[in-house]
Amino acid sequence: MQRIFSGIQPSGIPQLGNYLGAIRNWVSLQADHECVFCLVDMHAITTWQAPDKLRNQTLTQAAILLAAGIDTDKHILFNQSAVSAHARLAWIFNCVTRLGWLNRMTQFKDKAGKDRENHSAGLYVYPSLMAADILAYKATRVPVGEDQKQHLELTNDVAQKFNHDYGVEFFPQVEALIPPAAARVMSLRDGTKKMSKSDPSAQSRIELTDDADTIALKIRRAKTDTGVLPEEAGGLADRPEAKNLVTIYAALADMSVEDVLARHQGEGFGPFKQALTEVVVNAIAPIALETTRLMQDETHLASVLRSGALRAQAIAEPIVTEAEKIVGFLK
Ligand code: AQP
Repeated sequence: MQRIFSGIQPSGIPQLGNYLGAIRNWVSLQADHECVFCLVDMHAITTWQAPDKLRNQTLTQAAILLAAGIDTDKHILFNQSAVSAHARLAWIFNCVTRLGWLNRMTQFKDKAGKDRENHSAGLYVYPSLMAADILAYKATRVPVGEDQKQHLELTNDVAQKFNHDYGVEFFPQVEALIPPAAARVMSLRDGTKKMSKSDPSAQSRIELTDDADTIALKIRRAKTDTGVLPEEAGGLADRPEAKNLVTIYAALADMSVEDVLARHQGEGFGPFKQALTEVVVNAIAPIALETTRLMQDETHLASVLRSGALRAQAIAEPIVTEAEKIVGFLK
């Protein structure tokens, strides 16, 4: 059985893009993989997080993942900082990764923008830590949204260079599992920008804890054009906001974009947004409801994460200790 590793930053409440790009796949991959799921709090602090909020969001995310269907009887869920192997391997990988590789990372460029000098060194070396997260478990498959594809290519470069430099066949190559539909959900306010849990505008995203009224309001206010829905997918080209809403509908209703258009062609956005609201509420409302129930018992959530960390550590510790021996650390 192949081992999966995947993570999510507790930098806010997970949004619909996190769900369609990652979480929904995590749930289905549990059937035939050994899964290690991680709340990557060390990644989260690469941008400023208020400490109390970070603690709270870590527990909330644990609740959301359980509510979405992560099965911690069979699989592992924990927070990254609780397993020191991540930080130790990340340092080794910082010494393997080349500056030129990091300079090419588009996520750093997007997040740092023009104000590059004022961002943390952690944000810059984020991809080395991500490589360490995955390779500390020798995971071979990583379900992610499209935005993480470049980081996974770098993970493979790091594994290859480590093996080459030290003359070993130690770290495996990893495969990105990117969903065929809705791998990049866009902001509701700007169809050219990815939906993000830390976007300053809460109106730009659907959060997995939003209630039906909030979802309806956000979809009603979503930016659109003045046209109607076309007959064919080609008619969505150069209409990023329309394309995004149709893509979300298709992914959540398990339909193709063509089938959605066949059903709604000629409609204006008023009626289509109502239909979309129903589809989104049907998918999200049960998760939100169960999250509220689970959040009543934070002690239980903390203990789920603690026991996950022990199980994660049991896998990662021997692998990272061996990597440390390979580089020549005296043990
Ligand atoms: N808009 C998206 N569409 C599809 N997939 C997405 N993912 C994120 N946004 C979208 C996928 O969700 C997983 C967890 O993401 P993350 O929390 O590790 O970091 P991120 O990609 O930076 O997500 P956010 O929501 O944009 O977080 P912030 O705002 O904190 O930076 C990943 O598999 C990602 O591909």
